[in-house]
Amino acid sequence: MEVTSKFSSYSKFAKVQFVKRIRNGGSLKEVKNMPDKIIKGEGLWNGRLLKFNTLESTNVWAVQHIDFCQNGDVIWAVRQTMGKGRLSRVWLSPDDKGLTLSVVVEFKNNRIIPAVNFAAALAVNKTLKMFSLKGSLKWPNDVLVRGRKIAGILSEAKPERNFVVVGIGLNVNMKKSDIESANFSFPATSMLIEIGRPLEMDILRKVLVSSLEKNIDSLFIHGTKVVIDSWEKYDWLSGSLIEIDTPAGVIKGTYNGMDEQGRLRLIDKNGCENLFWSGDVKKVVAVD
Ligand code: BT5
Repeated sequence: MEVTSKFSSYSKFAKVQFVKRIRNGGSLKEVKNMPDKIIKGEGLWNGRLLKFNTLESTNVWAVQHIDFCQNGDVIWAVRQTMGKGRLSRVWLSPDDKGLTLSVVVEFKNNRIIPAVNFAAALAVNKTLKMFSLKGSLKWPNDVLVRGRKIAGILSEAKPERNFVVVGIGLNVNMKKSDIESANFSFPATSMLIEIGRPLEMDILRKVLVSSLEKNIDSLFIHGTKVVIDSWEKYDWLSGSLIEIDTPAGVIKGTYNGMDEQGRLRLIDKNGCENLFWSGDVKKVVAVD
């Protein structure tokens, strides 16, 4: 493992890119917004860990600096100040109590993009299991413990560049008071709350990265079906009556798992199957 510090660690190619950016009117601030440390061998497939002490959003940084990124890079912010969720929502990780990272994955076939999200959710689930926690998965991008959200995933693809940035936010050392004051729309929890002791972020990150590597390898080798089949074993919505909130309105019906592309299947009151690429889902209690 080689630990290198800011600037001196950049490749000749990256340095040339910085100079070009400045000459083309790029700001010094933009150039300065570079990792505090680059650690080789701690990314996926022996790739790089790009460590930031503070960063607004690991996903935003990765997407904006995709030219600088390599397949398997892990972008890790010890403190993330403006984390984002889907639809420009906010992902909160107060102080440095959450694990917030993004992984850059290169692909050849666009069809795997939705399944990368599920492979990442399974990796989080496996990580929780290593710490004796029983997780479940909620379509499309949540990981829950005891029905409470402990992690969220946000994948952003750059199909024209054959890269997908997979962002993971995991609540690690957040206290009950942190969760309560955040007033989330869906109940939430953290590993500290569930296990009863704080966890070492470095260890947790390494376990998660190793698990991500295995699952993404499995996706590339075996294809989306194997990942979706594994995901369905932990499906929190299984057999539930649900409501899905979509841009077209709220639709109610019976949850029927996912199709082979990762779309949610909902059987409506007429017995027809409806498929959804995205949406917010909640369980509803049947009222007769
Ligand atoms: C997600 O969106 O759950 C995806 C979150 C992805 C965050 C990671 S952190 C690393 C990387 N860099 C980024 O900038 N993002 C990724 P969504 O399903 O839209 O859920 C967002 C909603 O979850 C918010 O509107 C809140 O209600 C709730 N929420 C926010 N922070 C939370 C937290 N720490 N724990 C539980 N719920 C939270």
